[in-house]
Amino acid sequence: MERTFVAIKPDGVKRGLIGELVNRFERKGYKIIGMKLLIPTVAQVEEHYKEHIGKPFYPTLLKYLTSGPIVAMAIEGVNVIHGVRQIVGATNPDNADVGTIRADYAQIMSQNIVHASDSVESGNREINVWFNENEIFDNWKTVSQMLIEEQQK
Ligand code: FUP
Repeated sequence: MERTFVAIKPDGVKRGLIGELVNRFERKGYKIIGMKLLIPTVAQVEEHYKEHIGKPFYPTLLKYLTSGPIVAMAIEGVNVIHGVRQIVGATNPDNADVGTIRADYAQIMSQNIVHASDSVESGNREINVWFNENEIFDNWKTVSQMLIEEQQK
């Protein structure tokens, strides 16, 4: 079981796509263990994207992410890092496969609608940037887990 950090960026929230985007992850069977709406602070964006500080696109990225509320999510599942990156698609919507979120909903890389962690280590690190320990709820069973346990009785 892995964990990933997913964010619906400000353009996704402003366009009224929260439900549509959350559905993409829920219908796969992934378990949402943390979720909140917040306006990122400069400090949070710096911590989250620290490898990008100093790059030419960083000022635009910072302005964009602090421009309005995002939906921050911690999601758990089998091989969830890879699975969610597949659902999300390539960073540049021009290169994203048809059917992925970025291909379906975004036109340009600087407003590519969602973020998803790129490794298990990033996932755990990023969840810690955006969530306190008491905001993560992992001690409950999804319907799939309950059905499997029922069958094993
Ligand atoms: P990803 O892991 O797919 O979110 O991509 P990166 O970590 O490489 O980039 C983070 C964000 O910076 C992207 F979502 C969009 C933005 N970005 C640019 O605007 N221009 C670039 O050349 C690279 C990234």
